[in-house]
Amino acid sequence: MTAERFDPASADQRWQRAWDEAQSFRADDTSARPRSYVLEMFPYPSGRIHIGHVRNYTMGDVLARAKKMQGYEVLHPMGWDAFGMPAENAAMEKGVHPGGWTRDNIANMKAQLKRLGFALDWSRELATCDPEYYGHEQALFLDLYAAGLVYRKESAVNWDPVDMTVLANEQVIDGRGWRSGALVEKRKLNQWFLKITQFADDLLEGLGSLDKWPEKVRLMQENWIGKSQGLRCTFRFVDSADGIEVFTTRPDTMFGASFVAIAADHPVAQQMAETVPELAAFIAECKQGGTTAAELETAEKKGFNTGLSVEHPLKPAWHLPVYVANFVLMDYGTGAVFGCPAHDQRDLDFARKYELPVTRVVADGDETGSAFDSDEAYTGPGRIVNSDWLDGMDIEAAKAAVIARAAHEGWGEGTTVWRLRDWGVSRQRYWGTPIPFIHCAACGVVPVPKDQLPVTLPEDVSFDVPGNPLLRHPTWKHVDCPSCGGKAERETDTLDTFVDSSWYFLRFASQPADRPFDPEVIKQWLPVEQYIGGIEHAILHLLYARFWTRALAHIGLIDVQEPFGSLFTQGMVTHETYSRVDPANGQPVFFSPADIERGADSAVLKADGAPVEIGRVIKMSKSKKNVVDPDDIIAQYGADAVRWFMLSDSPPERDLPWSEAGIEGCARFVQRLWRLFRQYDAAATGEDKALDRKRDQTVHAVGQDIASLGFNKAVARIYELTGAVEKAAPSASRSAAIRVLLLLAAPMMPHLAEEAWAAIGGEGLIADAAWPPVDPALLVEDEVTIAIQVLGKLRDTITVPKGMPREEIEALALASDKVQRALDGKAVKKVIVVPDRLVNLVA
Ligand code: ANZ
Ligand code: ZN
Repeated sequence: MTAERFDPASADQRWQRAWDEAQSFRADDTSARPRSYVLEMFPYPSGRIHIGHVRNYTMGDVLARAKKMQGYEVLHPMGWDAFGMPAENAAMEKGVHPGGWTRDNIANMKAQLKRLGFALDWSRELATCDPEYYGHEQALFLDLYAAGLVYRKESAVNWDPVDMTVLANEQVIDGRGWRSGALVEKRKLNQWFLKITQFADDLLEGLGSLDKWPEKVRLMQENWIGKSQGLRCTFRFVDSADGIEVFTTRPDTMFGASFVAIAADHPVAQQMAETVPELAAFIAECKQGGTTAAELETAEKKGFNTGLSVEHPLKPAWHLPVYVANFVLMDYGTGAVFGCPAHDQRDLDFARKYELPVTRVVADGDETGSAFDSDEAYTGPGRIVNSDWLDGMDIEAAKAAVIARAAHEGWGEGTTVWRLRDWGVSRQRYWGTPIPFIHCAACGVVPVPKDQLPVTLPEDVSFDVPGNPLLRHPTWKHVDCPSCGGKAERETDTLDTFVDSSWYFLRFASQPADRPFDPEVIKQWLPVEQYIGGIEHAILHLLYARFWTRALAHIGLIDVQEPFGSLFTQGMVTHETYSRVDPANGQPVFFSPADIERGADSAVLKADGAPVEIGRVIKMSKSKKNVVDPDDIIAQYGADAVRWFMLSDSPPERDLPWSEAGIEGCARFVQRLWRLFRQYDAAATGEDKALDRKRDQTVHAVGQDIASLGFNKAVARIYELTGAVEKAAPSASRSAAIRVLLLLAAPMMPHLAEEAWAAIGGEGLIADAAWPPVDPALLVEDEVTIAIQVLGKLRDTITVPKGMPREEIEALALASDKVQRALDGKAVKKVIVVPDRLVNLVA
């Protein structure tokens, strides 16, 4: 007889070893089975996995295990997004080497993932900091360069003069470097770019085919790409051949124009600032504010009247003032706009502030007068009014008419403008992929010959002084020019780590030694059937990966357009916070849930028994200490209970509140299943039709739930079947149901399932077992409940065999006491029967 209790402490490891030894989850490139590639976004090796990883990977794991049982050859790999800043920060703070720090973290986190029993093909494990991996990346970068998709350009960067490094926009906080606190300068540097804009239209169009992506992610990408159609046209300076080119998406509102505004960086502004100190001061003031679109949107609108005038292109006698304005961006459109205050909120704010005219040109329902009193711009639909020959047209017709007139008269043309910019990939950092180029005074920029790849990072670097260690390394950058043999220098910039994650899913699928991947093998696996990750990657990572896939297809290296067929973004794991205000500085001090004794509506710190404040339920984060450590809970409850908790209760796209009671319930359920499995009796006889039906309906539904990632629903159904089996009397049907329950639970609680499978004499590992077949005949309900109405009012229901003939239903309905009471002796004039649904008696 098997043990009375399931003991995860011994079982978990035993089965993890068994899977390793049997190489159960190794994907076979040559398999004849249909393929399924299940991928979760690979982690950054920060040191320890957090609960969000556990949830993400558990979901992918259940899908991967179920797919395998359902007959697919499954590729479910794991690796490490291993380059990036935190390793350099650790080097600076702790004096460790970024490589050593990263490798240690990987070893720790891998052990943690193993403790959760994930069905991963570890033979394909990769880390982006492996020279092997980044060497292939360098080769691909050179291929893209050869195809004209990589170029160098001087561009402005955020320069931290203390850390001597370039900062990303997010690393500039209130104009200062996030680490050093130094005032950030704009510097012009030669930077490497990837020509993502060449694929803008394609990337936008492609979104249309991604019907298994969340709508919101597609929308975010669409907005990021930002295609705008409109008019580019010139407002000429009064009495001059020169003018200011503006871009507008609303040429229909042209008669409502009351000013022209240009960006602080606009050449006209820059030139004038040379002789007008007040303008120079205004421009400097503009630059202090943030430069992101969101910051500009919310910042107070400010302008400087240049005193210049331009002619309205549709009515040259009409002159408009030219302002330099803080809400106009230089790198969008033409860096200049015409302001139409009645129909654009920024323009309206601006016009009210500087007392410029506001004229209605689009009717707002019955409002057609030219006066505009509201402080809210009207941006809705309507007929054009107060606009001369445009009057009466709808917005689209008026847009087309103005564009046609501009083209005809030669002062403008219809155009498309994109928000998307080319991708700057240069980073002045050590811990990244070296950009494989050499600078030669005689030959210029020379690609490193492919047979000299990988260009590896030097090991002996120091982080005790600011700046890029590659730049100051005594020997690394000095090389001979591959072209003329003269003295030359290596590029010391490394690649943005988003490049590393733009093709890792290809390398997972195919790993030849001599090239990045084999296109024939890629074709077998790609696109990834199900990609799972955080919503924080909705834009950049996913867009860059889509771009790389397209770019590699464009140059003929692969035959895939979209890398990820279906995308799922999971919710977060949340917990309430516990804190006290530190009287010394008024700041909250947070406490870990492990140190708290939680009452019904209060909580105390175990250490001193004094109360703490209970805060909102928010995403688990180290800074708020509202975290649970995966290792702790695995040790306490076992991997299966933790996995089960991750899948239960909340739909996977929603937040999952962590609760002690919840995980304890899961641990109890593990034992409850174990008790049930122990009752398996292969020799039992007798049939239980209802249980057979319940069993097959559950198999069918759980299969569908897992396929659509409705894990919480699958969990609920497994609970339900468990209850039904527990109640049923011993029979062959009951034993069959227990066996099936085991198979259904296997993807979710794999350790328990293996242990029980072995106990009931199952063949081989349950990880290799087939998903239980269903008898389609059992899926149909053979009884239906029919509503009986009298004069349209529900009076009774009857349960009858499905497909019962009309006359029989009618007879049963009339036999009902409730119906007779409702009829109250009146004669039935008409009987309406909708078979299997309802009966309505008209009296
Ligand atoms: C006149 C106008 C009238 C506008 C109106 C809007 C409403 P999207 O859709 O995002 O492309 N614009 C153009 N270039 C700009 C720049 N460099 N910085 C700030 N704003 C700029 O937005 C296009 C609209 O944003 C353009 O259409 C322009 O204002 C403004 F009733 O022109 B519009
Ligand atoms: Zn040379």
